[in-house]
Amino acid sequence: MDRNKFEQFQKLVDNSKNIVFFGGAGVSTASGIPDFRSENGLYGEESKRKHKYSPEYMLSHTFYKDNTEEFFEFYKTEMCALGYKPNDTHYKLAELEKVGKLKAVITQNIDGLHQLAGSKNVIELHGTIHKNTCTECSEQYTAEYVKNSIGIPRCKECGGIIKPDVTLYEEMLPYGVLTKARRLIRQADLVIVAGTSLNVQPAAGLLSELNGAKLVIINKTETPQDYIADLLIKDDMTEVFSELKA
Ligand code: CNA
Repeated sequence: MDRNKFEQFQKLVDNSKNIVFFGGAGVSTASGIPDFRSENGLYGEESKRKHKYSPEYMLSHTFYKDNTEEFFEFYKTEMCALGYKPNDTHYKLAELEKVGKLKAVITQNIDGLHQLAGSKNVIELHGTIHKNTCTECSEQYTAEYVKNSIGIPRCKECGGIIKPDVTLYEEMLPYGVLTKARRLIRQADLVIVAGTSLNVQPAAGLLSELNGAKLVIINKTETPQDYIADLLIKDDMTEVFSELKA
């Protein structure tokens, strides 16, 4: 890890009292959940892919509607990540919130690990695997129920399809989350972006809301918005967050 950059990061955290963290799938890779765009991620080289179609297509509303059984096969094996534990980054963010420095975690993740680590104010831009709703009668189900179902998960009450409250490509983000996320970023004095390729819209556009905040980007690989960062750390975030003092 670049010590000089780490010290700069620690200083920025020490001098801030309204921090907002904005993260993506890279936050959970250290917990064992693959991301999309790392070398071993689901979007890796086409020849190495396990599935017939591209992940973007398999996670689209069209695919859900037209190939429901295959959609659930993919969702249950690749997206519905159960049994994983938070890592140092999740825990340090929860600690920063507890001491009053961090106001919110905005995440593109759907795995619920921030809450498991103790974070309270978590804005889930793309929903969560932990909420599942019957499309006919709105009965609620757990992620375990969906994951353990055979074939298409069906409602015990009415037989309707149970759809995870996860935003698929072509679908709108859950009501209000984007407005909330934009406001948090506008009010922040330090925004930390980590573990996201900043490729998925409208989440990636959130940084246009920066309103005088310092911006730190911690990512192993380049992002299209690196050029606007005040501090760019191209390292493993687990090393950075495990050393950071809250
Ligand atoms: P992405 O496009 O896969 O990007 C992840 C980024 O994180 C890449 O640029 C990596 O280089 C970087 N990265 C991975 N591990 C580390 C690490 N330890 N330290 C530093 N950088 C690292 O993922 P995005 O979140 O940008 O894409 C948005 C999608 C991914 C959302 O719709 C999510 O729902 C979806 N997703 C979520 C999960 C999850 O909930 N854990 C898993 C896989 C995909």
